[in-house]
Parts: sequence; structure tokens; C-alpha cells
Amino acid sequence: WEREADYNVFTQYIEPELKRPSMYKVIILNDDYTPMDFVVDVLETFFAMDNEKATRVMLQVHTEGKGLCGIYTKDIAETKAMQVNEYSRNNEHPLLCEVERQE
Ligand code: TYC
Repeated sequence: WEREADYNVFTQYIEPELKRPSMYKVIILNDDYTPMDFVVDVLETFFAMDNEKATRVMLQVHTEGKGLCGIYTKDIAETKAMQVNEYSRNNEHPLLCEVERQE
């Protein structure tokens, strides 16, 4: 792997597999009914935020309409959004997360 020709072979055949995966944002949406405490609980439980950060994000979503929970690979983002939506539905709150591809 010293000659330039060898390196060209390397980049041609190996590098495409080394590309970083596309990343996906999990976005949490505001609504008029979900209690603030429940939203804070969700952010702590599913997105590993401490209480201070979860409260800050929750209030930002409450005033601005939506907010960022975290950025993950596709599978993890979709799983987290699904878990939050299911947890909210099971607790009879309309809280929703959605997944958005990061550009
Ligand atoms: N707007 C809700 C209320 O006034 C609180 C809330 C915050 C709901 C963030 C959803 O993602 C949300 N109780």
C-alpha cells in the first residue's frame, strides 16, 4: 500500500464502504394537552437528558412549536420516535415525535 496505484485501488473499492451513515433528527412537537411534566419525563427517559436540559427543551418546544431531542442513525432515530409515540399513546397523551433526515 505504498504506490499511488495501490492507493487508487483502495479508494475505488474500499472507501465507499467507509462513508458515514446519514444521520436523522428526532423532533418533538408541541401540542395543547400533554402535561409539561410528562414531556420532561419523556426527554429524560428516552433521550438521557438531565432534568435541567429536559426542562429547557420542553419549554422551548412549548413556545416555539418543536424542538430537537437528538441526532442518531436511521434505525435508532426511528426506534426512539416510535417508543415515545407508543409511550404517549399508552398514557393517553397526544405527544408526538417525528424523524427528519439531517441535510
Ligand atoms: N404545550 C403543553 C402544555 O401547555 C406542554 C408541551 C410541551 C406539550 C412540549 C408538548 O412537546 C411538548 N401543557
